[in-house]
Amino acid sequence: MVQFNQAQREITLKVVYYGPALSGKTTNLQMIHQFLDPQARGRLMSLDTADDRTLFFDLLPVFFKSKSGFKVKIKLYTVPGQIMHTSTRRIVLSGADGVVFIADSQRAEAKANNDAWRSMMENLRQNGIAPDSIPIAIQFNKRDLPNVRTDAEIEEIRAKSKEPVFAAVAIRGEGVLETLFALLKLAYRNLNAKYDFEGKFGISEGEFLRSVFKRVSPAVAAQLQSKLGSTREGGPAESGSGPPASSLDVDDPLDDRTTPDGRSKTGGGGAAS
Ligand SMILES: Nc1nc2c(ncn2[C@@H]2O[C@H](COP(=O)(O)OP(=O)(O)O)[C@@H](O)[C@H]2O)c(=O)[nH]1
Ligand SMILES: [Mg+2]
Repeated sequence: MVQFNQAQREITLKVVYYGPALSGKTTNLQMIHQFLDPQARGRLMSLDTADDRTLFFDLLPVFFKSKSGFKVKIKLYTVPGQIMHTSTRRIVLSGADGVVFIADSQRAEAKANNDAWRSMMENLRQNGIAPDSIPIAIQFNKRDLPNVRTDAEIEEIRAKSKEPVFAAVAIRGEGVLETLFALLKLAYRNLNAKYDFEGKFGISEGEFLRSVFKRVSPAVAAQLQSKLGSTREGGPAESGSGPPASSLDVDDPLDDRTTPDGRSKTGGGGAAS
């Protein structure tokens, strides 16, 4: 559930990365953490067992300040994948404003994907969230491995799915931001329809998305821009042939704190406090 704190002018959104064990949920968050400018992110908190499996959840806060002076925090969570943690998954999922479902592309994992998807639907319902009322983006990860579903099969799933579907190699960072971007776009639209984000808080879809994505490193931003193409209000980038890093640098309330390459001048607090 999105939280509004009018007194502190703060808005907090919750996004949950769900999926079977070892599909790459933690890796997605690690990559997002790496890609983002330190000024736009908090510490990635993970609580793992010795075998590197998520015990409760990972948490990565992402934040920015809107032109209208609101502090927007997006909290990215993962769930633990193993069967025994089902009640933990339900608790982490509660109050989510959007879900990224990380599927494992390996053929051998098809059943694990389906089981996780069904458990997610069930957990949403048990949390009082109608599954078709919450934005969901799907990522087929581990495209680099042998014995995975073919691109044609992914395409077929994409054609049938009402959720956006992305292919990814999370360990190389490929497809990670595209997936997050699609989810945030859906989440914004959903929340705007419910709470009139734009009218009440003066945050447009374009500002919302750009505020996050202009904070990725210039090289990554350039790649993203060429993949996502141009979108006027919806994209992380404006159209055109200008230099990628600077074309992402529009309308930023924190611009006076950054140099054109997105690096921090002052290195301190700001929207991060
Ligand atoms: N080959 C390959 N391995 C990956 C990929 N993404 C994650 N992994 C590996 O899969 C394992 C499980 O990843 P993790 O992010 O911990 O999965 P989680 O249980 O969903 O959080 C780790 O060893 C990762 O390095 C990928 O795209 N390709
Ligand atoms: Mg994990």
